[in-house]
Amino acid sequence: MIIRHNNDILSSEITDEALFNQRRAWLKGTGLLAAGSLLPELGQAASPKSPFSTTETPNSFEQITTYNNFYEFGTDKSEPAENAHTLKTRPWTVLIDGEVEKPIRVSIDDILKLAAAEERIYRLRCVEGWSMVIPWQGYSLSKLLKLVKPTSKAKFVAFTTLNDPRQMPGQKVNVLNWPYTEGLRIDEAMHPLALLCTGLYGKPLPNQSGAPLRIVLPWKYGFKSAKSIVRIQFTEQQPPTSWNLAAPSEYGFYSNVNPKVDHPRWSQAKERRIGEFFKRETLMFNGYADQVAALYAGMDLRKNF
Ligand SMILES: Nc1nc2c(c(=O)[nH]1)N[C@H]1C(S)=C(S)[C@@H](COP(=O)(O)O)O[C@H]1N2
Ligand SMILES: [Mo]
Repeated sequence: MIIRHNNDILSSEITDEALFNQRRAWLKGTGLLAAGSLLPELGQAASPKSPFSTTETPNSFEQITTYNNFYEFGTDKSEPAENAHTLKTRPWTVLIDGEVEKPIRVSIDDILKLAAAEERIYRLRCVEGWSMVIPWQGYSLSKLLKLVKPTSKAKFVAFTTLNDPRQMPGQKVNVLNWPYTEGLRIDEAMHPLALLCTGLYGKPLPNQSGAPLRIVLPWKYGFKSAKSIVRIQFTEQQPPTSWNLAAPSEYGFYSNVNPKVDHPRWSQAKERRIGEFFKRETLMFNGYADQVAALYAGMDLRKNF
C-alpha cells in the first residue's frame, strides 16, 4: 500500500518536473526568463516568479524529497520520505498568539486563501555543508503575521512544530527537545525574503518537506526553516530554539549563512550541492547580502553566530 502510494506520487511529479524544466529552457531561449516576466500557465506551477529567485538550476523533485532533515521522522536523510506518510495534514490550524492584541487560530485553508502563492527558487544551505536549489511555492511570511497586532513588547517571533509522537515517531527519541522550535527577530520575520511555504515544484508540500506549511529563510542555515508549524508566538524575550538548546556553542540563535565564521567542528567556507562532485564557495548570507546585511548592521557576527 505505502509503496504504491509513493510510486503514484513520484510518476506524476516527474512529469511536472520535466515540464517545469522544459518551460524554463524555453523561457531562457526567448529571453523572457531574464526579463522576469510572468510564467505561462501550467496548472499550479503557473504562479508568478519572484525577483528574489536564483537563476541556478533547481535540484530534481526526487533529490528534494528523498534527502531531508526532519528528525521527527528519523535522523537519516532517507527516513523522512519513508516515514512521513503518518503525518495528518488536514484538518490543520495555526495558533498566532503571545504578545498580540488578539490571538487568532487560522486554518490551513484560510492561510492558503490569504494571498496568491508565487514561485521562489531559493538555495537551501544546511549547516552540515550541503546545499540544494528548490522551487518553493508560497508568499511572504509578513502577510500572515500582519493578521495580528503585536503589542509594543513584542520583539521576537517563535515557531513551533506539531507535537504528536503517534504521527511523528521520531519524537519518541530524545535527539532534540520536542516539539521542534525556532525563532526570529521580528524584523527578520517581516523581511520580504522570509517565505511562508506551502508547496514546491507547483504542488502542495510533500509531508517530508514540512507539510502543510513551513517557513523558509534563505539567508540562514536550513535548521531555521521550521517544518509543519502549528504555532507562531510573538515574544518579548529571545525564544529558546531546539538546536540552540541541544548544542549552544555550535548552533546560535541567528545562524546566518556565513562562510567566514566556521562551525566549531568544521569549516563553513564551502558547500556541496546535492548531485555535484566538486564543492562550491558558500556565499555571505547565502547570496542575499544586498537584501539582508542591513538587518545586522553594527553586530559582531562572530559573537552573534
Ligand atoms: N520540524 C523540523 N523542522 C526542520 C528540521 C527538523 O528536523 N524538524 N530540520 C531542519 C534542517 S536541519 C534543514 S537543513 C531543513 C531541511 O529542509 P528540507 O528537508 O526540506 O530540505 O529543515 C529544517 N526544519
Ligand atoms: Mo540542516
